[in-house]
Amino acid sequence: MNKSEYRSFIKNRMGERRYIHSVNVSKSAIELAKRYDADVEKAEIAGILHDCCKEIPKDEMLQIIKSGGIILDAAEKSSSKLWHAIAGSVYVRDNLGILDEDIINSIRFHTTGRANMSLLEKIIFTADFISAERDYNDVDVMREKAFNDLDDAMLYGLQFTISDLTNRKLPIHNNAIHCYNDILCNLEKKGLL
Ligand code: DGI
Ligand code: FE
Ligand code: FE
Repeated sequence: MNKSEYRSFIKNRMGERRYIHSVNVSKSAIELAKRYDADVEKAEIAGILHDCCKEIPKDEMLQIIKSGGIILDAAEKSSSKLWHAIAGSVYVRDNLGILDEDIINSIRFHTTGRANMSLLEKIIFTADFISAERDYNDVDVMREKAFNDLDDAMLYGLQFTISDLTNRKLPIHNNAIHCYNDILCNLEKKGLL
């Protein structure tokens, strides 16, 4: 498939709002890739595909995850919001012929993050927070950070997600905690804390 085929495929798999979000994440990912000298083409593809399994039934998500040979840990089992990212990574590999590990991992870890993320993984995680239709209170702060320092933007996003989860008494996945600690470490090394 080429990029416009990915787009029309995605359009048919989700509602209008989610499709607009996917296109916008793709556009933000392109901008970030240019800013940080990453592979623009991979950023565009990972962006458009990142939520490809967001609007399918939960039992299908679980079935795709299983078919990909992935065993969910306890935290993942209890947090269905995490399933679309894991299922998406299997789906693009096994159904859309995406072979690139970095694209696959960017999709798999776009919701929780993880320690030692690649540049592309950070770009997709961050693009998801700054896409054009996002309108939460501090989105302008987040956008500025995103183009200034990716780790700083990631920290801001993680603080937002983690405090929201604790306020709602929801579990925080280990990957999110490891991501948070890793990003703090990077920022400290850069003298940005
Ligand atoms: O798919 P999107 O809506 O564009 O965004 P997303 O993939 O970042 O999903 C956000 C949802 O995932 C939001 O409801 C919070 C949830 N989430 C993110 N990190 C964690 C989490 N849920 C749990 N339980 N644990 C996490 O670490
Ligand atoms: Fe998502
Ligand atoms: Fe998203």
